[in-house]
Amino acid sequence: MALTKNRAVLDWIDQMAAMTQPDQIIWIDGTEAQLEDLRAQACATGEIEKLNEEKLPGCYLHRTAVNDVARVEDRTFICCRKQEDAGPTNNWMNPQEMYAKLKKLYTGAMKGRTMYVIPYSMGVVGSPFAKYGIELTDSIYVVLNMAIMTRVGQAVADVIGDDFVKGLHAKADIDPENRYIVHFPEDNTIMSVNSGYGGNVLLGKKCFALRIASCLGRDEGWMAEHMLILGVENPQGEVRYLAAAFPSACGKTNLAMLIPPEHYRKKGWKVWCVGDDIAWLRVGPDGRLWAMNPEYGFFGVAPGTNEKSNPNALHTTQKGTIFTNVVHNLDDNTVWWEGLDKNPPEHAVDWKGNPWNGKTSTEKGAHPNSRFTAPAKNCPCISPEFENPAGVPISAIVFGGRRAKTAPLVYQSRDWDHGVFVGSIMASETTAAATGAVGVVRRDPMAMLPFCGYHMADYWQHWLDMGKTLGDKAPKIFNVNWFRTDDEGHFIWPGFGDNLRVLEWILKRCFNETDAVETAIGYEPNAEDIDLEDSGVDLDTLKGLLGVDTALWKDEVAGIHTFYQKFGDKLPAKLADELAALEGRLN
Ligand code: GTP
Ligand code: SPV
Ligand code: MN
Repeated sequence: MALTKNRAVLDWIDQMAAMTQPDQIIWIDGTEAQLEDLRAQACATGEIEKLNEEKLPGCYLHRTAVNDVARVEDRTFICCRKQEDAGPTNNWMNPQEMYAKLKKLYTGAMKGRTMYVIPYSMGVVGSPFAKYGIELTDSIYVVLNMAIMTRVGQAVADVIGDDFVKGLHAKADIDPENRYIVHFPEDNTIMSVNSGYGGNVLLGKKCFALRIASCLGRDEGWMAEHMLILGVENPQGEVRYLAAAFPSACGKTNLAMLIPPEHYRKKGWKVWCVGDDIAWLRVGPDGRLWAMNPEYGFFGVAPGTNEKSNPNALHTTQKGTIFTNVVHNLDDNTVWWEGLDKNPPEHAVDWKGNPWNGKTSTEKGAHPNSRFTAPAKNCPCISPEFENPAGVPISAIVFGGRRAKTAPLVYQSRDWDHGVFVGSIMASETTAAATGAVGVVRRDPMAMLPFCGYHMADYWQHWLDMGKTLGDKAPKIFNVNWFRTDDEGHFIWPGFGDNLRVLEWILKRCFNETDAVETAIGYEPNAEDIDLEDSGVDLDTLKGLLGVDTALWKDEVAGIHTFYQKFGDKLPAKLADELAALEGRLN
């Protein structure tokens, strides 16, 4: 039974069903009974496996196809009428041509299968800033993930209007040669075919909440960003919020859930997680920038998550969680991944589905991009403001990436416009979150390179315009790098919980509570102003981490010139000026 009488919704579903030809159509009402029934069905076919109910209640394991384990940036398209609107950093095809191409792939793709209709909300259902979508999919795995990652069901169907975002997903043959993740921003439409992996198929996430929403934000005067949102409570009980953009697999989930070092905890510091991946930001009635997390769960990187690095994330995954492409421990029907502990199981199945012995195997058991899908409400440090539709007021915006050299531990931009420049020149080593080479430094402006739904230079202009609107109420903008390495390639900064030491300085800067020194690239802390107690890092090491190597930065400037050239005369003059000013300061 359809959950709505909305003609626009029903007509579109009819069209999609006529094309894909499913045997039946089932609406997802969001009830536990229906989800439980789907879990049982998926267990019966082997699509998912139920894990140890005592140790991991309500948890399941899923393995994707071996060729389908990450986002596929080379097969991700922005199809707007004018190629110029997609810009030089997106793949583009004429919408009519793309619709025709996709039609062939979708025709009959759901024969013998069921089409599930998922009404979902990004944001608190019924709140002024929530936006709604419908995802049609032939995958129970997608339904179960969407029910964790977003608010789904009848409550959404009740409020959905004509302006919903349309999403069609068909697994088809999981054929990598015919895999397409396509966005039609002018039609609020997303079409995904031949994949069953996370970011390619959970259409509320990167496809809607970033690529489509970035276009909506440009048109409506707000921002959709690849950012975590975090509240830091100081010993006075005051909570200050920041939003941070790091590229995929560069530490957002970990920072969002960090546990303060012991000596901070003793003094009363606490950290509250509002979001770990996506932020929608608007100017509030008070003129400040407010951020809300449109998601309802975490789709986090499993490897490296352990009791020491991120106990909050680990605890979040102990119930009601779906694990994808991790190791299946057959001894006690639980899961394992590299970096969980030093005790890999001997009787196990690896992410490819092959027998695996962790004591003797030389191959990794879990895929480096293996993930957990866990309800946000499981998180021990979930913010009391998590469901506040207004979101939280942002004091600092933090950019960051993986740089073995060049970028210092932390610096502050000179002002908003310079901060936009700092975001625009972000560079980071690629990770396993997308297919392709890993560890190659590439420019990833605002961590949005794979997620901006329009011309990157117009996006930068939008940032500059937002700064004008915010005026002196704009958040301060910073850049961090937890990933500087020594000559042996080891990380110098301890990272994880110890990152709070840097956040403390950042937030104090926002409230004029600490000094800084001016460098060619921006403001840096006096090394003495970073609390190093019990960190294992000495003052000289910290000074090294804060060092700005002029020669490396001159190379950097050359690289930025080359990068900026891609954008031609669309590049905002302000950013060209900032680059010239940086060059001047370095000389
Ligand atoms: P996406 O979900 O892909 O957007 O990733 P993310 O930005 O949320 O990254 P996440 O927090 O999952 O971290 C990815 C990897 O970086 C994990 O293997 C972490 O262990 C590692 N990592 C996170 N924070 C730090 C840190 O402060 N220092 C070091 N050395 N590694 C870190
Ligand atoms: C990322 O790659 O930034 C992720 C995982 O958060 S995915 O949902 O695949 O995009
Ligand atoms: Mn992400």
